[in-house]
Amino acid sequence: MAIIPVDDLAITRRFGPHLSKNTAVRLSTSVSPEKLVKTHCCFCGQQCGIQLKVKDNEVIGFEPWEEFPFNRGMLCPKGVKRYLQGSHPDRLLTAFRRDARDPSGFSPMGYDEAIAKVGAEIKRIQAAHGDDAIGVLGGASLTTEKTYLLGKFARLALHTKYIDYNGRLCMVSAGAANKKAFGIDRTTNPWADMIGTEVIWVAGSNVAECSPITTNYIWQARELGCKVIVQDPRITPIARTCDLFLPIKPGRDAALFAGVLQIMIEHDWIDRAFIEAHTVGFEQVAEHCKQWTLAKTAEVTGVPARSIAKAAELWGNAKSSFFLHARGIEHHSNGVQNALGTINLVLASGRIGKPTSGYGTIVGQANGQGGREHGQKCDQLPGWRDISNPEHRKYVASVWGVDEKEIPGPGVDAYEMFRKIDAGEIKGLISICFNPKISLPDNAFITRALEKLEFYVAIDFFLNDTARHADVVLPGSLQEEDEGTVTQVEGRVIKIAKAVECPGEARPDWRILQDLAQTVGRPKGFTFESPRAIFEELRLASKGGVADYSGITYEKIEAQMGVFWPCPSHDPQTGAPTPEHPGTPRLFEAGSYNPIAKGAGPFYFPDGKARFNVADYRAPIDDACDEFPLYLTTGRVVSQFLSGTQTRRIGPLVEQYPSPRIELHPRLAEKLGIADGDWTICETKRGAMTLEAMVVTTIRPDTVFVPYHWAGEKSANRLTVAAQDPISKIPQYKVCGCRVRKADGPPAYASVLEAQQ
Ligand SMILES: Nc1nc2c(c(=O)[nH]1)N[C@H]1C(S)=C(S)[C@@H](COP(=O)(O)OP(=O)(O)OC[C@H]3O[C@@H](n4cnc5c(=O)[nH]c(N)nc54)[C@H](O)[C@@H]3O)O[C@H]1N2
Ligand SMILES: Nc1nc2c(c(=O)[nH]1)N[C@H]1C(S)=C(S)[C@@H](COP(=O)(O)OP(=O)(O)OC[C@H]3O[C@@H](n4cnc5c(=O)[nH]c(N)nc54)[C@H](O)[C@@H]3O)O[C@H]1N2
Ligand code: SF4
Ligand SMILES: [Mo]
Repeated sequence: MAIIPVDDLAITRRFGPHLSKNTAVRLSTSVSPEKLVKTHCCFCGQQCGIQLKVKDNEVIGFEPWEEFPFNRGMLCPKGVKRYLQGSHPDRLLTAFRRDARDPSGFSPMGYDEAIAKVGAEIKRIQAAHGDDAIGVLGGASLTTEKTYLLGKFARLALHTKYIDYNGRLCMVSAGAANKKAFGIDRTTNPWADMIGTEVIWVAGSNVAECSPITTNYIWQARELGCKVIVQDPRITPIARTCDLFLPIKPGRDAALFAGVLQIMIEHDWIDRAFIEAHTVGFEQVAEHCKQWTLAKTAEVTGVPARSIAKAAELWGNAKSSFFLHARGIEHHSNGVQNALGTINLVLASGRIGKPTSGYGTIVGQANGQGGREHGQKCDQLPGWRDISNPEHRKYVASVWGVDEKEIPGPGVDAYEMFRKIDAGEIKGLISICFNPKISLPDNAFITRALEKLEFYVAIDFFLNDTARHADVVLPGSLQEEDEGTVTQVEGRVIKIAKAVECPGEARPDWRILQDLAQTVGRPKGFTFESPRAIFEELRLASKGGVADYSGITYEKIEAQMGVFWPCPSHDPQTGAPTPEHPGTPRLFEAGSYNPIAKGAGPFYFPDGKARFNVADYRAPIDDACDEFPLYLTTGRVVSQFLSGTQTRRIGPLVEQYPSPRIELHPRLAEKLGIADGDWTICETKRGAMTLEAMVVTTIRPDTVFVPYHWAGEKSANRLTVAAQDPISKIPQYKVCGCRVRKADGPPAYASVLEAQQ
């Protein structure tokens, strides 16, 4: 099989308009399918229901799944085109080894030989340098079964403490804030609860492009009179229809939230009875907010004073409300504080866990929720247990049938793992479902670190840009080639159905992990026969934890079209079995399952009370300065997904937005002598890249925006800063200082682009 050349510049081979004749016929709408499989989209955390059309062990198209309650048949452009990836010519059908003699840099090898080679290298490295010399990187596009197995595999089969996952780049600021404030990390309400609410505040989320189906809920609420507030440096599509736009300067969100809360306190637009009965810590927060006068807040945030006052008035006086945020406020070295600032506004209003009032951080990846609950995080055991807590360790060890001492302690975050690779502490790496070479900040450093590894094995269905540094690549499974569960944005556990078998020598990911456990001589605990069997053990391992899945079964998921966790199998007080427990769509309601408070109150702390936290504003690291006077912020476009490994291979999606562009305001463009379409250089302390200018009135004049879905010369992470939040360790993707000028000529990749037109 041909491998795409080691060429970061080219858009990878497209599929769609450039189909071979045979493939085009196969995938044409006139071919009738053998079966329709009800499942979910493989891309974002909305997890829309979809039906895949299958013929001859191939996904040949899709039909809407009208009954699935979340999206009712609606899909965004990525969901509509996802079926084109399965038959892509780049699909890995065998294992590969690095081979300098082959022009592609790789040559195929037998699956068994590849597994044996990986096993031998792991054993060699661990014998020479200790168990922790091997690191494991996972991903939140994997099913929950796989993430559970991966955590167990790292701890028991490899005995390494070094495991972390790509959700570290995504959900961890929100997760840390939720845990600090509520004791549980999940959106509080089903999205249908938005319909009928009075105010929705969206902070740092490009809802229409990144969580398209959520737009529909917001618009339904608007039809009924809901006021929408949007806080973003860009007038995103959702902002174009909002009632109040807060054009925040990147990295200043905590200041804005403190300023708004100060006005609410001054006007007594807060729910004192709720604060008194259900929270602790309000006084310290109120004291802290005093410094955030309206004038100071406006000056620091760049938001006009009258808009800040209006936001406080709308939010302060509403009877029902939703607060939604995403990576715009979380991708910061102050990300946890920003998220805590939103929670303070919610708690002060007393509007949470009610039929039309809630709070939610919008989940990013397909299993961004389930993938952060069951043990692939560096400090975590299944059921959201803490790997440093002796009782939690003991319980999980009992489920795994091992001595508690066999479970290693906490490791470090994904970026820190690369620093350890660079320092020579970690010498071998296993990655599955992660593409750090594109997705981590300051990626020149990541590339250097990858080259230092003694041995690297990647498990993927495409040869992603990081995997090009691998010694061995193992052919894993596409989402539709395996069954399992994922947990979508609302906290609803849903079922991914298997539509086709893995082609060629590719294997379901969980089988590969078990084959590796076998080959390193530790097969005990890795002899599952199916994802269902893994799920049964996960249910037990999560039992009694905050993320309790023990009452969820595949049958219940199918019968109810999803089960909201927590869903216990036993009553925490009486111990009586609760097989009929329907799950918990709305958190914090009276009488709902709560194994921590046990009736003391709605929140997940022993006293049942939520915590206010002082949410301190700190200026971004590597902020705009004299030399780099503009704010660079990065993010997404609707037609591409994450590192683009999947969506840059789908022709119609590539055509919608072929290459990254830099958004800049006309006033800035004029000052710099740049016209729409000009080649433009954007430069930071890390490096420079050349991009086509996109002059738009929808961005702050002091800010530029670049989407990050491309590799090599087109990777925005050449520019970003590797600063991290001290608590969550999320990278500060959303702001750094930069300068922009007109380029003398087109970049090298322009000729490739032209050739492909
Ligand atoms: N089309 C598409 N959809 C996706 C994805 C994708 O790659 N493509 N990825 C999925 C994943 S994993 C994720 S995490 C989500 C991400 O979903 P979002 O967080 O909605 O997307 P982003 O583009 O990362 O950033 C959101 C917004 O933050 C704004 N922003 C930048 N800096 C700041 C700031 O300092 N403060 C505030 N308030 N706003 C700021 C940006 O202008 C942008 O509009 O999308 C998911 N859905
Ligand atoms: N500058 C900048 N950088 C960012 C962001 C930003 O806003 N700005 N956003 C960050 C965010 S929020 C995120 S979530 C990360 C994403 O970071 P990445 O880890 O780069 O995400 P993906 O592109 O999904 O890469 C995952 C790989 O997993 C593979 N894969 C997908 N599903 C499966 C599966 O089921 N099995 C196996 N074996 N492989 C699978 C894909 O082919 C792909 O190669 O990027 C982060 N990077
Ligand atoms: S990418 Fe997200 S919004 Fe689009 S169809 Fe898939 S799950 Fe739905
Ligand atoms: Mo994400």
